[in-house]
Amino acid sequence: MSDAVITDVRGFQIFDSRGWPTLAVEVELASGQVGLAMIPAGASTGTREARELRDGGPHFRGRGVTRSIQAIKEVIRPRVRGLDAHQQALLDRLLIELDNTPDKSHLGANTILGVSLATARAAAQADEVPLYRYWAGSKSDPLLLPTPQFNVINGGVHADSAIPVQEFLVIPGGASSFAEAMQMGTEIYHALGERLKTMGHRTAVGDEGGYAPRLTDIHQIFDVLLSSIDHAGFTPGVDVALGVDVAANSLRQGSHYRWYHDALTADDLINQYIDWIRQYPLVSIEDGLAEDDWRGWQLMTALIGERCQIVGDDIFVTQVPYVKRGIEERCANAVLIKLNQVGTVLETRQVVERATAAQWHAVVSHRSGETTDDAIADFAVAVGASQIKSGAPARGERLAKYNRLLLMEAHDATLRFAGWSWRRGV
Ligand code: 2PG
Ligand code: MG
Repeated sequence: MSDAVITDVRGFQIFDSRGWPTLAVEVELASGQVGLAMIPAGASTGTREARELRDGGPHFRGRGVTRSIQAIKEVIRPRVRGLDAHQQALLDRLLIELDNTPDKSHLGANTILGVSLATARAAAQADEVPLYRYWAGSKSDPLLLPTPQFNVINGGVHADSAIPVQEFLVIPGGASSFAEAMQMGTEIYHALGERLKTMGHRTAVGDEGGYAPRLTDIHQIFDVLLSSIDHAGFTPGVDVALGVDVAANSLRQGSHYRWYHDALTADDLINQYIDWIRQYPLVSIEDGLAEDDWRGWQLMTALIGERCQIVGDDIFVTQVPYVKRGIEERCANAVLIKLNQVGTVLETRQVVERATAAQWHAVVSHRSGETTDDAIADFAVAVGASQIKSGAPARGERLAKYNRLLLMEAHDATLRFAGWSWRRGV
């Protein structure tokens, strides 16, 4: 028996950064090596995302994962034992087949992803290579470290700050290394905290580590971001640009969008984004419109897609059919990548391939409920994503990914930080 043959698969209930149960999976090989995966969970989810399996019932508000653990033991373990851990595509197809639903609701995307990811980790260990090397395989192009998108102000459903925009992102695309990007991100984060304090605002943070001040005026938020960048010694629009994740699904009310006390149309929102782009070095807008507003996305891309990265998260939910439609109908120019929106490593890679073949940018992302699992850092490097979004440069579960990238850069001289050349006015 080869050393990389899977001999055991087991699930455990652990807890995520919000204190809700989540799943950990271990895949053991004949060699005795064990691959571990810990699964994150979103709060502002797209309706077409693959489904998690949760227990229901009185405990943990129904969010326990013992059904996943049982499914691993009874359905998955007997079928995957004996497979070689390197056979990722075969394994993922088998998991999809065992689930046999379009949204992975039978076994759960959390269950399936746990097994899929833990297997990849085990295989990398068997090869004695870092996970990103294993995933990159024989790729001949040099591997690149992604530019981070730091979420420094949290709003929407991630904080009780009354800010309608879910995330204000600082993007140090002008850095010359990942370490320098981290330095810029942390210095700006601390400068921002000090400024908020001086202005008399609270410096409590939201789910992703960004501040959650009770600042309701969007212009004031952009202004405090710019002055913090300046205060930290960097030039907005040159060293550092800004991004937002509007998460507009959560603003949707019937055919309109609720914006403070107003009901706006897609056209109104787009006009507002045009204003922001004119006034601020805003280079990336994620989920500027809701997941079902394909016409609006098309218009938004036509009007600002030349000047701004238009990122689809809830609209594409990391699934090929939606990304394909988005490419054909020119509804965006970038895709957010979350492994648990689709549930397997294989399918996630297919989405990145499809997007990059169309010259779209890929932004690999954490979820708002996270663990210290850092596999997305390896994934971003292996698939050549230009950016990674893992929250603020604060809080352990967010830093786990950024720190992983720092260590990769320190240990592997062949990795290059390309920076992000998306400049204002391009
Ligand atoms: C998002 C994510 C991550 P959630 O909307 O991009 O920031 O949030 O995990 O809650 O979907
Ligand atoms: Mg989003």
